[in-house]
Amino acid sequence: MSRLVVISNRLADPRKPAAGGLAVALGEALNQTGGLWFGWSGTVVEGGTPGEGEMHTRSAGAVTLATVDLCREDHDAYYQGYSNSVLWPVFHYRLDLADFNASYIAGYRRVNQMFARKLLPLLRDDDVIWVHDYHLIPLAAELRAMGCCQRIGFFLHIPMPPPLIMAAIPQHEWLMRSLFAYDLVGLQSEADVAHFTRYVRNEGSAEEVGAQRLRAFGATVQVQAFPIGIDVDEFTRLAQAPDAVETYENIRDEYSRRRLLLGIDRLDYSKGIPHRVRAYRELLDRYPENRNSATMIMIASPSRDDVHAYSDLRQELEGLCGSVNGDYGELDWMPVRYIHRTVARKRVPGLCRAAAVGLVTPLRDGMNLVAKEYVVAQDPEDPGVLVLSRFAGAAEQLKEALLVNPYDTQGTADSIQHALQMPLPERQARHQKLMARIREHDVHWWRKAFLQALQEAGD
Ligand code: GDG
Repeated sequence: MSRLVVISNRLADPRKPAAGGLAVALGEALNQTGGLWFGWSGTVVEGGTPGEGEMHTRSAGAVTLATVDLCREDHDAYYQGYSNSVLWPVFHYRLDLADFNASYIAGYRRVNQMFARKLLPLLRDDDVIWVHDYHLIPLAAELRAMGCCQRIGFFLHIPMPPPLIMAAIPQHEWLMRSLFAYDLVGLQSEADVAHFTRYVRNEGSAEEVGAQRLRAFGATVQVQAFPIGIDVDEFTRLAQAPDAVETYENIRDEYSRRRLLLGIDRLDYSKGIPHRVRAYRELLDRYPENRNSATMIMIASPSRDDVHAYSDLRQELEGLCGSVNGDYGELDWMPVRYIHRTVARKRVPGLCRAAAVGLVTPLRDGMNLVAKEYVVAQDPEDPGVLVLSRFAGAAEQLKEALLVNPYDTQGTADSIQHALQMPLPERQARHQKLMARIREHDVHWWRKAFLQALQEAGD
């Protein structure tokens, strides 16, 4: 069996359960073959030389973890700049938040080149290489230019935007052409595949040369949707463990007179958190029976605090939550509990299970794993209802959720009310179907399907 090499911007120690489903799933695959995991160390070196970074290697079981430091200049241009201030906003359709500072692209290329240079001597002839996410789009092209002939696959965790939005990025053609250095490009949804295909047909005169294979820019690539899943068994075990049970019982006792609505997200503008607060406000306004009876818990874990758009979002959210609590709150009832901290992973399933409604309402999202975690955490005998944005990749699979348009405040409020009033048999029937689909397409299915397609790509 070939050795697996995983490359992602950040690494997690695959042996630690706190790392979450993706790290566990990748760790499992790496352990099977005795693999290598390569990426940024997370360390920023002040005053270092651009394009140079020290490499550190250590073992975690059968897996070698190799990480490279970044100097301040590289970090600011590659990570904060091009990755998180150009690619992240544009790929989430937020041209208004993009910062097309011309100096970022050089740092992005420099770091990808450095990663390729550092990685190359670590590679073996029969390795299979799996590159993850938007930080590393040109990595295969850099590796190929240095003579690398191994099979290389790429998975994009975030959405692929429609061609005209993509075209707002000054280097769009270079980025898309870079993807043709891979043997396989995996995307989250069929909508993403359609956007990719349309772009390369329009801009690269692509031809279809077989099932899911496109030829453009003088190369051929296979493009396919692999909707990422969660580790259902791991999450179920977590849900049954004492910490989750205790969290569930505490919350249930504390809110015994209330129906709970729950949102858990990284504090990110793609997640539609302010829109959700506005919909909740509308719910209290239009359906006054929920006053003094519904409580919305919003966990927004800190994320990328040093990017400007994120501090603006935090302020906006604090203002919105404050005004709902000020306008509707009572001495013994706070309508919104907003927590800007990370909750321990072992408590997440208990929180989900205690909530009658799970609110997952991103404005755009590659997949959204919280939607799947919420469903898996439910009691099948008395499950809560998932209210899910139609703009999350997960909406292509989770059709039995109540699908909403988060920009439509009134419609979202109506759907939340529908969720709160849904009779038990309907909740059970929807939950059962959702559960079956989430179980069938779990993270292990995703990993195996991707790696099998990569093995076969081009055969
Ligand atoms: C990207 C794409 C795609 C959240 N808050 C806390 C916490 N979380 C956990 C959730 C979930 C994970 O973080 C978030 O996953 P998402 O899928 O929702 O979102 P992104 O971080 O934006 O991930 C996304 C994903 O990649 C995978 O391909 O689905 O579309 O944007 O597991 O539970 N965990 C803990 N405390 C928190 O406060 N412990």
